[in-house]
Amino acid sequence: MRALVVSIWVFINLVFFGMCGYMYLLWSQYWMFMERQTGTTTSTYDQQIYYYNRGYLPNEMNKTHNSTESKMRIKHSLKDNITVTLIKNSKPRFPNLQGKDFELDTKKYSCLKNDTSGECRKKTAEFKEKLLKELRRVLEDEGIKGNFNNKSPKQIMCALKKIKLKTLKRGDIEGGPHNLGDFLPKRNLFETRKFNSCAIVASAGALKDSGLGKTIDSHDLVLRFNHAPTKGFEEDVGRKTTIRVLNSQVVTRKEFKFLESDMYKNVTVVAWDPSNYKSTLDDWLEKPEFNLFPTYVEYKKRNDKARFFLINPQSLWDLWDFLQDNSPSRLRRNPLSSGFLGLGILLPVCNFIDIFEYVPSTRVTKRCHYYDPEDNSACTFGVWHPLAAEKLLTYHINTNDDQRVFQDGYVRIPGFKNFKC
Ligand code: NCC
Repeated sequence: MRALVVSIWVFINLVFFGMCGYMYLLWSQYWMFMERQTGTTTSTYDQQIYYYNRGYLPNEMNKTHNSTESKMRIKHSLKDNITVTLIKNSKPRFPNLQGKDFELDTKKYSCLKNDTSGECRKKTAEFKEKLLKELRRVLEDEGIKGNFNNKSPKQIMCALKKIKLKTLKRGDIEGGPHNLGDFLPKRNLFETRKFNSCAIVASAGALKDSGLGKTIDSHDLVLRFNHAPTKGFEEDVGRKTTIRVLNSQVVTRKEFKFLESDMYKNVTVVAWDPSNYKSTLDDWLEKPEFNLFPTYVEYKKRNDKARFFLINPQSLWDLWDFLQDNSPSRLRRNPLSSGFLGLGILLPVCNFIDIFEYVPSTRVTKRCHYYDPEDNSACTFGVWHPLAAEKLLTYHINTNDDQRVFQDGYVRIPGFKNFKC
């Protein structure tokens, strides 16, 4: 009898604790799912969400910045309406048991003059393995879905070729805020022009001391981002600028002096502002993330010949859908980085595109930008934008050999015209 009671007691306990465990499992999965859904659609530039902090941000910054100048810059970049929200538990509730964080002092992998070609190949291969592992780790924190490496670069390029990154033109908008429609260009960006060699200069810290300026300037077209300067950095990033791709913060926020600065004159300007994933063009015109329309109109009023284009926000999401379809993980619905947009803009018009320090070379450090001493590895590996997915895919479709990519610092992507799909 006693044995029976004990057995029943043990059985009830087992059922009870089993149920609790199961409930916990369901509950944690549910919150992981909700976090992904809500984190993506409601986050804005004003509430930058640093998902892959892994100690990179902001603790890392505080640790690494001693000079008053850089301390002030950090404060400045986080002041006003920019609130950094650290989602410490945004990785899966069950910890990722992978190895150590990526080692960011990677100098030991740089080939030296005295290295034999065998030694250099070995260093390059070791670095490549580490870098790709880190990019994949960042992605895997989102949960694996498949493996895009099953698709050949040609299959990926053919899928990408179907995406048309459109700019807004006259006739797309009737009136609109500040009569925007009347100021839009009559044609799409580069509707009739083609280029042989194009360069995209990612603003990465790894460009510092790269000596890549001449190589960059040797291209027929050079695309740069946001307020990344050339003046004072010519040796490393060149002096030529054909296009600037700007996010809407740079167009609207006073500190960037968009209407006054020479940086945005005599170049083609392509600005983008993210809509919500499912928004219509009208929704976006009514509620842009940053209200860039008055500045757009003012810029065109001052110079009606200026080549200033706005990316159709819906085609930003078409490109995002492409990345999602060709990424091994489920991505948060945050817009692509300007870097990947730059590639989307140039693929239809260039014979080939060299992208500098986008897929990081052995020069990579914690430094975010070549023009700013701020340390923030998240700029390189993933912050808000799906950078890790972008970079893994870009490496996969690149045609340069590993030495060029990881020692010299640039990938080469053939333009659409090279693919008969
Ligand atoms: O930093 P940002 O990016 O201007 O960089 C332009 C593009 O270069 C590539 N990049 C940059 C740094 C790095 N270490 N590695 C890289 O590969 C990326 O492809 C990046 O897109 C942007 O994409 O527009 C972004 O803009 C900044 C910022 O708004 C502007 O620099 C103006 O200050 C964003 N940072 C913040 O808003 C704090 C950044 O998230 C994205």
